[in-house]
Amino acid sequence: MSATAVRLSAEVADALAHRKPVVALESTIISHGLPQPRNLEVAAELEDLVREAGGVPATIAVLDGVPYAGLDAGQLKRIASESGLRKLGARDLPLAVATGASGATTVSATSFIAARAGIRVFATGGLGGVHRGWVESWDESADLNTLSRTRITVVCAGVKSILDVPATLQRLETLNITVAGYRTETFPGFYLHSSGQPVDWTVQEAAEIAGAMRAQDALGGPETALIVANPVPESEQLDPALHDRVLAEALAAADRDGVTGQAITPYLLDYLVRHTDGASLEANLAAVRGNVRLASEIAASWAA
Ligand code: PSU
Ligand code: MN
Repeated sequence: MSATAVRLSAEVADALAHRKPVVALESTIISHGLPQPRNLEVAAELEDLVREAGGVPATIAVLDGVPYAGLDAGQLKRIASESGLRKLGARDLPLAVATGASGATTVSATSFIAARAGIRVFATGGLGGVHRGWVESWDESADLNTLSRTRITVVCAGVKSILDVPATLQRLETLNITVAGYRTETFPGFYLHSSGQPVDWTVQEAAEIAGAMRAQDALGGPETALIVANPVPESEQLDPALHDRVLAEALAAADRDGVTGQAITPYLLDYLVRHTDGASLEANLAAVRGNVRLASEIAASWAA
């Protein structure tokens, strides 16, 4: 896919041409990660957060076979409410484009399209990673492989806590994906402030991250990503005891219902929302908002 194969909104095209800060946002979190109708409000709110920080939001999705960076209100509404919308990883893009399909993009597909469009900074909730039970299922999110070969900075609250976090951190190391904790010495736990796992590097300011991005380019070598792991504030995290109890139930229910593959992540996230009275949703949203704010700061520092 050449840069021109991605359709940029006028606002995003202008921002990129004039080196203004741009933040890519993914659409799977909207279509498959959050309940309706709250998901549409959130999609708009996240775009507003980027604008308030002086940046331009570029929500990424594929509509009728066209990869877009920057959606209008009608397109955002389609992502939030169209039934049968697909969940697209990077590997799905050729078929989606060729068949004129519509779908929301995961971290892998969003990173791929953003990098092709020349967008360097991307905010999401939690990355995909190595699933629990990976020894049998071999289920590791394509997010990791894509980030090992894509020059993008992804701001996230770690990887989703439904995953095997130590195994995912090991894979990030093996894949040479750079990981920096933002004002934290431990890797965040998505709904939780901390996963309890240490991070090797801690940065304190957005400008330091922009500095690391410049160093990536100056050093050259494989086009790897930079993950900025930004924890949800302790005051807004999901109660850890509730998290552990409901997650154990969710994993057992997924096993019982035989849920596998692409369906497992949305299934578990939805189970947590329904069985925590929405508390997991609030923690998820707090994490995403924090990530969008930090990504906006990094994009501003990068563009300066
Ligand atoms: N972060 C969230 N909610 C989500 C996701 C991330 O807060 O729904 C999505 C992302 O799009 C991520 C995907 O790429 O879940 C991972 O899915 P899988 O495990 O099937 O690769
Ligand atoms: Mn998977």
